[in-house]
Amino acid sequence: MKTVGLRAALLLAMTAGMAAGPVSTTFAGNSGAGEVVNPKDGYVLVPIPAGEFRMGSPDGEVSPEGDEASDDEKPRHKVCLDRYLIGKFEVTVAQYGRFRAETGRKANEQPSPAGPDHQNPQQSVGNGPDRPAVNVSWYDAQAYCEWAGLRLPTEAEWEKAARGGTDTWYWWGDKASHDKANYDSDGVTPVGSFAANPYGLYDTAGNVWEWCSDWYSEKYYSVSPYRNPRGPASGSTRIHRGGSWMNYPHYIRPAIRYSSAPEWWSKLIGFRCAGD
Ligand SMILES: [Ca+2]
Repeated sequence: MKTVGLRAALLLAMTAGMAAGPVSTTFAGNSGAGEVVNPKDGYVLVPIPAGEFRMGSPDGEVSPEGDEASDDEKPRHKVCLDRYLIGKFEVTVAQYGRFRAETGRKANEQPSPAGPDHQNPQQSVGNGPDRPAVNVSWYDAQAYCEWAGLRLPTEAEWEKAARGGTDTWYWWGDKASHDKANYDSDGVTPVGSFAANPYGLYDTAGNVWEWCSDWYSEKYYSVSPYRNPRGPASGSTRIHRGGSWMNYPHYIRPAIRYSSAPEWWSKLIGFRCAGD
C-alpha cells in the first residue's frame, strides 16, 4: 500500500531559574541565527517571519509525474501570518519517551483504530531514539505540546513553513527526488537525514505525516480568512500534512491536505511543534 487510506477518515530562557516562553538565542551547536531551544525537551524551533504566502494549488497544475492537485487544495489563495516558531525537526522517539516518562502517558495498544496497515508494536518503526515518534494520536500530540509549553502548528503555519518561500511542486523544485526526502521507502529515517528546506526545516516532505491543530474541511479554502486562518470551528477529522515514508511523491507536496480521526494512530503519523 502506497497511500494512506485515511480520508474517512525556548530559549534558554531559564533566566533566574524560570522557564518563560520561547525567546531568541544562539543555541550552542549547529543552530542558525534566531533559532530557539525549548528548555523542557531540548526541542529546536525556527522563527518564520511574518508575512504573506500563497496557500494551496492553482487549477490545472500537473506534476512531472502526471499528478493533478486535489480539489481540496483549491482555490490557491493568499494568506498572511504573524511571526511564529516551528520545529526544526519532527518530534523524536527520545523526546516523546521523556514526555511519557514524566507524565505516565501510556503508549497506544493494538489494534490501531486506523486499521491493520497502520499498526506497529514499537513506538517507532525502527525504534531508534532519533527517529520520529509515531503511533501517536492527535490527542497524544496535543498533550505533548502542552507538556512542552508549545502547541501544534495550524495548517496554514505548516504549509508556509514547508514551502520555505517557494511556489513549486516540492520545496526543491517540480520533480520528486529520493535525494531530497524519505518517501516510497521501507521505513522512517532519523530526523534530519535529508537536506533542510530554505527555512532550515527538515523532513517537512515525507518521513512521517505531521498532525496540525485544524479540523479538516474540504471546502475551507473558499472561506478561509486572509489573516492567521485556524481552520473550521468543528469537524470530525484533524489535519495531518507532508506525507510519509510509505507514500508516493504526490503525498509529500507542501500543498497536499489529508486528515484522520483524532483518536487514530498510525506508524505513518507523527508531529512537529510550533510556538509563538
Ligand atoms: Ca514529515
